[in-house]
Amino acid sequence: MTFNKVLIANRGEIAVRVIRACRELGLKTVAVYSDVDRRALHVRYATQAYHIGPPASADSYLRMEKIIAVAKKSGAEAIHPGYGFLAERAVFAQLCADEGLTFIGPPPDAITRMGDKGMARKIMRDAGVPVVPGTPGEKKMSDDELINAAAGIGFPVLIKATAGGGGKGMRTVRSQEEMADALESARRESLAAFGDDNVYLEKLVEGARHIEVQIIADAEGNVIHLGERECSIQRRHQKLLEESPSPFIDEDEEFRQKMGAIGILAAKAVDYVNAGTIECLVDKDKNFYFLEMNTRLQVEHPVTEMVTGIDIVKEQIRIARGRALGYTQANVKMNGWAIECRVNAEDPYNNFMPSTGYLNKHAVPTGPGVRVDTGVDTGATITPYYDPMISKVIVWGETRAQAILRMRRALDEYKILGVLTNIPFHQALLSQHRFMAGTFDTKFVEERFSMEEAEESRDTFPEIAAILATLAAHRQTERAAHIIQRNKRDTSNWKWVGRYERIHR
Ligand code: MV4
Repeated sequence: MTFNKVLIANRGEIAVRVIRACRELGLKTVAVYSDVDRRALHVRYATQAYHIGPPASADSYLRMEKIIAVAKKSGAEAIHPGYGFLAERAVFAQLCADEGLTFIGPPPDAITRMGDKGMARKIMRDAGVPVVPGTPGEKKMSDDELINAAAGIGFPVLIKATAGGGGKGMRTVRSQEEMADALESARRESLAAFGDDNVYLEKLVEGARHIEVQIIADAEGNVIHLGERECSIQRRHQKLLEESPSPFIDEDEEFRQKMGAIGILAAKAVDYVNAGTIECLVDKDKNFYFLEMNTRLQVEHPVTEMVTGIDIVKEQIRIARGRALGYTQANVKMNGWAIECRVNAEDPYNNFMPSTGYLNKHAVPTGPGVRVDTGVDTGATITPYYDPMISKVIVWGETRAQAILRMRRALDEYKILGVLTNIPFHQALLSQHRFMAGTFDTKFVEERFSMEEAEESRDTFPEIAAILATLAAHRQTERAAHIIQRNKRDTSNWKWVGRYERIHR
């Protein structure tokens, strides 16, 4: 089980992140790279690096046999898949095992069972994990059966692809008449994307938040949770900003432990080992439902690391080496607040169009409470071959208000020349009243946010934010959200100034 050299079957910031954990643990690392990544940061940080093919993922980072061959040739004894690419391919995890390589991730069987969303739904329901009312999911149902079932569930319903996940192959249906067409198009899309047209139904939960629970499990059956992450700020199923804790849960420790216990139950139901995430939908009455489990390290894992102080990648390695968890549930304490902004090469003023090109300058923010995870430096080229994420800016603050102020400061320091980025989006978002108040759901960015409107209020915001943070700091126990939430319909900044002045007269 033990190993001294790890191959990282990935690229970009996550490959760098994993290499850093390996280096701190004294492990040697092997990078793999495509033609366009020849001079990338992950290649330079690794002990060794091997070329694996042309830029297209299908010809490089997705080539299982090639990667296994490199592992053997280089003497790597373990493979970390990062996220994306091969991370959730059960056949790859199995192939590693067959070849005597340690896969730093969950067992193939857990990946398979959680990968089929219908099967996962059944396993969760049987284990007592709350799922949204709907059809069983594990059995194939004809269109007629589904149309009948929809009437029983009650509209609106959501058609979901069994092979789907992450929103692919989903259709909202608001009446009986729309069912047949929606079923046809959902099946067609799923067949094209996954080679499988099986679908199931769920009642549509509206106005909900997307909150996920981080869990880690060792091979001895110990499972703990590391609290939640709020992931409602997303656009077209791409998360843009994540935070921990969730402003919706915040000081409700009882609810946090309830969600955590359900996360642990879900993990145990599939004999999960390693790090994983249980995605939930939480409605305004704090009813929560299992959506799916991500059987991998996630992009947003750093916010959990910042508030718990636990290095999740090191824990993954420790677990893969067959050792018991380094922590018990009682050791896990959430301290302060962390926010992550995903910095993408895309134009927020033009429908988030991808922007590619040469990075003339990449000057990342530093200073107290700021962490930047990136896979590129000045002189790199942003290509259209991979996802457009340039970096993740993660900040920590004692309170949510301080984390927001720190993120604004960090983003102000950040200089990226050569490509357009979504930093203006984040800046605008961070000065929106609704965001400040923490009262947003998954529809917020797509339906209630505009760059123009947000930028208008930005001019007056910094002073107000500073006042709020000062107030929060003075009172120690106060969270900015509480202050802002005092009068929900009051959107005037000047009233807050007035209140501040009255207090200090
Ligand atoms: C839902 C839902 C509402 N009701 N299921 C989207 C991705 C996939 N993980 C499941 N998703 C949803 N499932 C029911 N029964 C709303 C979503 C959803 C969503 C979930 C998480 C984050 C962002 C989202 C954006 C739109 C819809």
